This record gives sequence, structure tokens and C-alpha cells, in this order.
Amino acid sequence: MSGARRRVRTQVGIVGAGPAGLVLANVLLAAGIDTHLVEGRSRAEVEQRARAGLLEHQVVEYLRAQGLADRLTAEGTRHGWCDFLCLGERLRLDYAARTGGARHWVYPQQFLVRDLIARLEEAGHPPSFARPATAVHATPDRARARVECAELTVECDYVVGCDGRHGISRAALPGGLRGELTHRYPYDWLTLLTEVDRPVEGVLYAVHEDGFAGVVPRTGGLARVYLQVPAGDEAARWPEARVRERLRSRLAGAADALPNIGRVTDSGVLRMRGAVGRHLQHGRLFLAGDAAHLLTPSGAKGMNLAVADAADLAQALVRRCRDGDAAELETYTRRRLEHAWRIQEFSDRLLRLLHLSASEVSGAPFTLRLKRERIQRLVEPGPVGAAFAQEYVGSGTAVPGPAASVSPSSVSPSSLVEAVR
Ligand code: RFL
Repeated sequence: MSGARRRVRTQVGIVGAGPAGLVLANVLLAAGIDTHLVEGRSRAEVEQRARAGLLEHQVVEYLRAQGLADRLTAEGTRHGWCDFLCLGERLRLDYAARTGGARHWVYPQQFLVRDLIARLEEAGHPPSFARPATAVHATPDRARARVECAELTVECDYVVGCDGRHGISRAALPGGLRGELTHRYPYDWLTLLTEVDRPVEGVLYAVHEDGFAGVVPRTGGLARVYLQVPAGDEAARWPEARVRERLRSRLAGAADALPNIGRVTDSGVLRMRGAVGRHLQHGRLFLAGDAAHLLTPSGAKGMNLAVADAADLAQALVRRCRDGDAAELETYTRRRLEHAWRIQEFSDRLLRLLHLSASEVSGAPFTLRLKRERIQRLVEPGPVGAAFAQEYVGSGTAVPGPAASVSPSSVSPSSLVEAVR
């Protein structure tokens, strides 16, 4: 079959099998909208990519309503408080208590990705893996949109670019609409996945004059550890002994509350950037998830926002494709930018609390005392802490209700496939 080019016709073409693309594909199929998803990496690579681990309360409620959270809610763990360590003192924000019981779910991103792929398989629509899209054509003058991959063309009514930061969909917007507002923070984070001898029970944020350190729960005897490093630094400059020494000093005062940190299973330096696109749609093309915006991991928001984008767009596409009503689709950018900027502002505020800026380092004792005071305002009863708690756990964040769905089994099992030479 060498040289054969497959042509698939579908209603919605999706580029990228991350959380955004996979949630979108599942919800659309369940609502009777035909989709075809192409993914550049192999299935094994996608299913092993360890990134996020904290899912917001309302995002899980949405996934549950879509029937996409069975394993997550069976195997995930919940946690509802975080500790701030500052000037040797540990202060606890019990955000579950401040939000009427809303908690995060701890469930690794790669597990959710596996579950979502399995559901697409069950519905007879597995993603096309190892098929990097090379071009997207979706200008408003076209009767149909097209996604081009090596040996595969997907023709569709709409294309959704869920291809993350390094995808190609954003580049398919016309030059004038492609711009983003971006910010480069003056530091980076060394990110480590480490073995631990007992589970981490809640997030710990350490504010220290030497730099920020964080410990975040993950499942399966692992924890995510973050360490502030100079901007542009390399992981190779952080051998394990240096990491341990810095963790010891930055986390002093919380040692009794933390498990022993064992073998490091993965490490890298994350360039700390924020970005929000100016336009998330043009013609037949829409962007969702990290393709539309980028958040630092400070507030554990990126995957949650990606799922919220997918939920919003799924509802708008169902209204358009099934009911013929385009109003929600036309206003997608406005709604998502409002949401993305709200979350971006929260993440930025948290980062400013957790780090000392270059100008603050010289007056560190004074600044740290001020930060200690700000943390106190968050953890004590009152409106400041209540508002922060809501934003942190996402219980005040709108995720649209489930699009009126039909059971996946009633979806026509195959896209229109023809081989052309
Ligand atoms: P993804 O997950 O990057 O998926 C994009 C997919 O598109 C594919 N792709 C292509 N496919 C076909 N053709 C092409 N030309 C393609 N180009 C790319 C890629 O192979 C990939 O499979 O984007 P999505 O779906 O928007 O999801 C975004 C999230 O992955 C991201 O925001 C989070 O991981 C961010 N994040 C966290 N978010 C949270 O909500 N909670 C957390 O606790 C949290 N922790 C984290 C994080 C991100 C981290 N890193 C490594 C950036 C912790 C870390 C360390």
C-alpha cells in the first residue's frame, strides 16, 4: 500500500491527543457528532507523558457528567488543603473548608489520557497515532476545512487545534490574528518526579530567600517537586546532591510533615512563561488548550483550562452541527479569553507571592515578613482567603454543563474513509 493516501471525511477534525483534544472528541462523539483525531506521537509516547496531576473539582464534575471519570473517581485521591512555609512557619489553607467541600483530585494526566483514548476506542473512533499534521487549511472562504498529514487527509466542517505549544494549528491563523500576549518570568523551575516513602498529603509551597520550593502530590509512590532556578538554567547543572541540599534548606521547618524523597525518576527545567492568544478562531479553525494559552504550573491550572476549553467548544459545536445554531461558536474566543485571563491573573498572583523579585532580594527579611503577612490573610477566616480558595480549587470557575448527549454506542462507527492514489 506504499504511496496510498487515505482520505477521511468527518464533521470535526481534531489535531492533538492531549487532554483538550481527547475530551473534545469523546464529548462530540457521545453527542452524535462525527470526529477524527490525528496525533503526531505514538500511542505509547502519549500515554506515558507525565505532566499534570491535580484536577479541579468542577472539571471532574464535568467529566463525571460525561461518563469520562469512572477510573479517575475510583482510583484518584482527593485533597483539600495546601501549606505555605515562610520564615520557618507552616500555615495551612484549608480550601475545602472554605468552599463548601470542593477538593482537587490527584490523578496523573497520563492516566486520564489513557482512559480517554480507551473510550474513543470503545466508541469505534481511536485516534490516528503517529500522524503529525503538516498543514491546516480552514479559511472562511472554504466550503470545507482540511488537515494534511503524511499519507492522510482529513476533510471536515471544522478543525480544532488542540496541539499544544509546539503544534502547527496556531500558525494556520492569518498573520494578523496569530499574535499572543506573552510574559517571561525572571526565573525558571527545575521540575522533578521523585519516589517518596509515603504519599504527600497536600501541596506545600515554600517561600524562601534562597528561592521557591514546592512539593505536590502524585499517585503511585511519586511526588512532583519544584525548585526555583535562575532563568535559562539547565537540568544538568542540578545533580541530585545539589537538589537535595537546596531542598533541605528551603523546606526546613516542614521536614516532619514531608515523606523522604527517594530516587528522581524524571527531571527537567521548565521555562516559566505565560501566554494568551489574541484570537482563538478564524473561519473553520478553533484553538483550545495550550495551543490557545500557556500557564506556568504554579496554580495547577493548564490541564484544567484545557478541559474547560474543550467543554465549551464541544457544546458550541454540538449546537452548530446538530441544531444549526452558530451563535455560541461565533463567540467562543470572547468567552475563552475572559476565562483564560482570569486564570492567568490568578497564576501570576500566586507566583508573585511565592518568589522574591530581584529588587526584593536585597531587602529579603522585610519582604519575607510582608509575604508572611499576605499568607496569614489567606489562611485566616475572611473574604480574602475565601476568594483565593475558590479560585485555587476552581469551584467558582464556569465549565459548561454537559452538552445534551447520546450514548456513544448510537454514534455511527466509522468516518467516511476512502483510499486514493
Ligand atoms: P498537550 O497535552 O500538550 O497535548 C497536545 C498534543 O498535540 C500533539 N501534537 C500534534 N499532533 C498532531 N500533529 C501535530 N503537528 C502536533 N503537534 C503537537 C502533541 O504530541 C500532544 O499529544 O496539550 P493540551 O491538550 O492543551 O493539554 C494541556 C496540558 O497538557 C498542560 O496545560 C498541563 O500539563 C499543564 N500542567 C498542569 N496543569 C494542570 O491543570 N494541573 C497540574 O497539576 C499541572 N502540572 C503541568 C503541570 C505542566 C507541566 N509541564 C511539564 C509543562 C506540571 C508540569 C511539570
